[in-house]
Amino acid sequence: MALLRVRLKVVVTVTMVNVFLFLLIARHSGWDKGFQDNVRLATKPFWSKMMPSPGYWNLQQQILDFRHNPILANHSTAADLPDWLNDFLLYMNCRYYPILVDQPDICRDPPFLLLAVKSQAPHFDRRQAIRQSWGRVGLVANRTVVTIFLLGRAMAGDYHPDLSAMLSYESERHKDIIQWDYRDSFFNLTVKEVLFLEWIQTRCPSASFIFKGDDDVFVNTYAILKYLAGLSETKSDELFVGDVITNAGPHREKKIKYFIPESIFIGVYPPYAGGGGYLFSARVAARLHVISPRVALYPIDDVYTGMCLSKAGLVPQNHKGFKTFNIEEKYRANPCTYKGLILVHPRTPQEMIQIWSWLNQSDLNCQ
Ligand SMILES: *[C@@H]1O[C@H](CO)[C@@H](O)[C@H](O)[C@H]1NC(C)=O
Ligand SMILES: *[C@@H]1O[C@H](CO)[C@@H](O)[C@H](O)[C@H]1NC(C)=O
Ligand SMILES: *[C@@H]1O[C@H](CO)[C@@H](O)[C@H](O)[C@H]1NC(C)=O
Ligand SMILES: CC(=O)N[C@H]1CO[C@H](CO)[C@@H](O)[C@@H]1O
Repeated sequence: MALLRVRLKVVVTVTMVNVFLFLLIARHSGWDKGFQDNVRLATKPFWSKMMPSPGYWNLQQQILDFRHNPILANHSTAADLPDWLNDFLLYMNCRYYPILVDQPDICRDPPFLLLAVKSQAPHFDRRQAIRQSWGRVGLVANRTVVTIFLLGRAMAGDYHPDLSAMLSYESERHKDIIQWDYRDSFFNLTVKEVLFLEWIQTRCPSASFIFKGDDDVFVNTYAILKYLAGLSETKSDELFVGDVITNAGPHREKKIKYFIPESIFIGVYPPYAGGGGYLFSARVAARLHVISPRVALYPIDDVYTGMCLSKAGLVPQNHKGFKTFNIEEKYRANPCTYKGLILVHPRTPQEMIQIWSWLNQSDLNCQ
C-alpha cells in the first residue's frame, strides 16, 4: 500500500512539473498570442526530396550513397531473414555465369518447337524418361522438335555427391545438356531463366516456339503442336500461355518455405504462369531477353518472368490444358484424360513413359 502511494505521488508531481514547464515555454515563445508573427520562414528549403541528379558523376555518387546508407543497408540484411534470402540478396546483382557445357549446333536446323527442361544434375532418370517420351526429338506430327536440359551445378558444399563423370558421359551420349557454373538451387532458378533467355538469343533464335518446364511434368507434345497449328499469326507472335495465376503475393508467414517479408517485397505479383511449364513464341523470348536486365532479380523464377512480361507490356494467357496443380485423382489412370491436356504436374519417370504409350494407342476410343 505504502509503495502504491509513493508511486502515485511521483506520477502526480511529474505531471504537474510537465504542465508548469509547458505553460512557461508556451508563454515565452508566444504560442498563446498567434505564433505566426514570430516564425521566420527559411529562404532555402532545409530538406529536399532526393531526386536523381542530372550530373553523371553526381548520379553515380547518389547510387553509392544509397547503397552504403547504413540504415537502408541494414534493413535488407536484417538478422531475421532466412539464410537463403540473405544469400539471394548477396548475389542478386549477378546475372551472368560462365557456361560449362553447351550445344552450340543444336539449333543449326531451327526447330519448330524447342523443349527446354529445367533439371538438376542428379535427375538422370527424369531426363531419360523425357527423352523416351514427351521430349522425343526429331519429327513429331510433321514438326521438328529439339529438347534440351538446363542445369546449374550441384555443389559439393551442399553435400551433393560428385556426379560429374556420369554427367559428362550423359552429355556426350545425348548432346542435349546445357550447364552453367552457378549453384543450382530453388532460389537460383531465376538465374537459370536469365541465362536461358540469353542462350536462346545466341544459340537458338530461330526456333518458332519454346516450351520451358520442369523435369517432373508430363507434357502432351502432340497437343502442343495441334494447339500451335490452330493459332492465327498475330496470336502466335505474341504467344505466352500457361497456368496463369493472378492477384497472388508473397507468403508472409515465417514458417512457409517461400516466406518473403515486407522489407524485401511490397505489393501484388503481376499475372504469371506457373513454373511447371509454359509455352511462348520466339518473339516473346526476344522481348523478354531485352527487358530482363531492367527488372531486378526476384527469387521466384515464374514470378520473375511475370514481372518481365508485365514490364514488356505483355499479358500471359491462361490455358485450361496446363494442369500444374494436377488433376482429380479419379481421372489420373484414364488414358483419355491425357489426350486433351497439354501438361500435368507432377509425374514420375515411369508415369511419363506409361502416359506417353497411352497417347500413341491407336485403339484408344475416347469421346
Ligand atoms: C549496420 O550493419 C553494420 C554491419 O553489420 C554495423 O557495423 C552497423 O553498426 C549497422 N548500423 C546500424 C545503424 O544498425
Ligand atoms: C510436313 O511439313 C512440311 C514442311 O513443313 C510440308 O511441306 C508437308 O506438306 C507436311 N506433310 C504433311 C503430311 O503434312
Ligand atoms: C546462387 O548462385 C550463386 C553462384 O553460384 C551462389 O553463390 C549463391 O549461393 C546461390 N544462391 C542461392 C540462393 O542459392
Ligand atoms: C498418334 C500418335 O501419337 N502417333 C505416333 C505413334 O508413334 C509413332 C512412332 O512410333 C509416331 O510416328 C506416331 O506419330
